[in-house]
Amino acid sequence: MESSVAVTLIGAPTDVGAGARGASMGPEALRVAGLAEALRALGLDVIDRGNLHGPANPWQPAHGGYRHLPEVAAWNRAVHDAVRAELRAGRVPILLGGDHSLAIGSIGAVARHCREQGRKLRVLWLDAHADFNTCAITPSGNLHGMPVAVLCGFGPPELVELGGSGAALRPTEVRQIGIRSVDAGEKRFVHAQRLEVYDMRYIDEMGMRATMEQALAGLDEQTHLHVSFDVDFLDPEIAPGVGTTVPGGPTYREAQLCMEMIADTGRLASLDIVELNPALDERNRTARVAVELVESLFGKSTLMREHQVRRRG
Ligand code: Z70
Ligand code: MN
Ligand code: MN
Ligand code: MN
Repeated sequence: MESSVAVTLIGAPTDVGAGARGASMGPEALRVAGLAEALRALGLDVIDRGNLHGPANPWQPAHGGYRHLPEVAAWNRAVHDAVRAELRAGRVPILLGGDHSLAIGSIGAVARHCREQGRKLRVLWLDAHADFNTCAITPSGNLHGMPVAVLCGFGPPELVELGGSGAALRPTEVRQIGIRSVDAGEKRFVHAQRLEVYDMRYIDEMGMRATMEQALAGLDEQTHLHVSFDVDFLDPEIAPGVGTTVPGGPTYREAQLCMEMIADTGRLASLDIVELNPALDERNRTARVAVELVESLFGKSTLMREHQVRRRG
């Protein structure tokens, strides 16, 4: 008998990297929305390790271009070690954020694991934002606007070197999907580093199916696929409970197709669910939408494969 997929939920209840308070309540909102139960219903082996601990949010202005850098570093060290332990145990870590700066620790651990195992890495960054700012170009100093840059080696040493020496990622390992809010300096830097971006213009013109075929092209059995799911990826009509709503995001059906096509690859090996802000939500509906999408990401589909109409070439 095939052994079931083993996943581990890791809560990181903090908003130290964000510009609004409230993402610290994200892990509990996802639990209340039934994340563990939904994944168990799909036949997965689910462990919830509860929440990590870290410093409180001091709510201070930026210093030297960064807001709360020591606190962000402390939380990310905890996330890095927890994610690394699950990967070593052969489990799929699911980071429950928390703000998106936590992807520095999460993907830092994933990248290190892949280098050690000689595996390829593909990161899908589902987000309204490129999160590619540096201290020189950030309009806010908020570190949740910088994780992709940090992971590519552009940032303070206490974050860049968190998972070992050198940059965790090469820009060629990343695909950004759903992008529709990029700052002026950030845009130039995204171009300079040749990030592969499937923005909303691309999705509108090509459709979600062609977009995902492109973003997932070239995966093989050696590829570790990491999905970093910023809930503000979704259109605010279906996901109002985020710190920064940006209009014009994927609809419910587009987002479902995106998740289903990722599931079809069979390569998903780690996941972040970040930026859910229950303080701004309506009766936990954004958390429930996130759970429904994550069910699809782990292979729930309407009908069994053999009952679906065969896809046309
Ligand atoms: C802006 C900045 C941001 C949310 C990322 C916004 C960043 N580019 N906001 N995720 N919710 O301040 O860097
Ligand atoms: Mn592994
Ligand atoms: Mn983000
Ligand atoms: Mn975002």
